[in-house]
Amino acid sequence: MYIHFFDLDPDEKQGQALPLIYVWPVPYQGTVSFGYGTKDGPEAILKASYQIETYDARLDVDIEDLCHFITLPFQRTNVAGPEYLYQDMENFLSRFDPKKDFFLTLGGEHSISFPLFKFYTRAFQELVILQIDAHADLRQEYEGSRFSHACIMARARELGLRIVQIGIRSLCQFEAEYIKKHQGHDLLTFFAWDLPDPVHTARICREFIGQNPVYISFDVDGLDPAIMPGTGTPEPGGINYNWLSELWFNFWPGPKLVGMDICELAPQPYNVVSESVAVKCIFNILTNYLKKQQE
Ligand SMILES: [Mn+2]
Repeated sequence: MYIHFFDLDPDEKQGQALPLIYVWPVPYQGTVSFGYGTKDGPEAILKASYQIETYDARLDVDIEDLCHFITLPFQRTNVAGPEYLYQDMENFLSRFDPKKDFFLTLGGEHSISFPLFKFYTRAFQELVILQIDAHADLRQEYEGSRFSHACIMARARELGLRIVQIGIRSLCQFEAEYIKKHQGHDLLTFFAWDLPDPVHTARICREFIGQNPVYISFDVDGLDPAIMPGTGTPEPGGINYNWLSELWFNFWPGPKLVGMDICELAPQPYNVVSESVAVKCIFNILTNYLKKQQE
């Protein structure tokens, strides 16, 4: 069993005043519509993290000098439906403080984000969700569920949250019209087919977000399936790795990051590309944020 993220034992860091990150595995797979396997995502990410270098050569910093990680017990998942899972997740989260506790939640399918949105909204009314995704996830309901992975951002909107979406390329007509109506006001959607360069994109995002804090909700299918084949609903034409790394490099110093999740990883047999890419994406976000917010 692989427990310590990046193979970093938190006990070795005791006494050092480093930011703490709770790694919370939530292997939920209840409403997936096509490919299966997201329940194995958290374990694959933890395992792949043991193989990833903890030194960030571009930033000249080791992640172990920026933060320490505590991996929480795997969330038991209730297959009766997302509403039941949400109740369990909210009960668990009630012991934590949204003002200071940073959760890195490992999905599971994308529906697991909703309790985290609610958790952080309690402390930060003006929270902005930064969503990496191929899908807009703005449907009112999907296959009979309002809490399907395909509706998660519609639920975020009901909490009054503003959203930045990056990499979107698969949506229904309702969602297209919704985006047109809200674009630039309380929603900022970057479609995959006309992404500006990452420096420019980072600037537009920061202007939209202003002084407000951010929560990153990262559906791995936002990435191109060439580098992320292990996901339930792969969509060609996605974000490439260097573009995204450059985005984070230019995004900070900038908004406060309160927490993040990474979802929809469905590991493939005999191919560790997907989970390795997922770990590197998490790594880039954390090193850029933690290093540059300190400077
Ligand atoms: Mn998606």
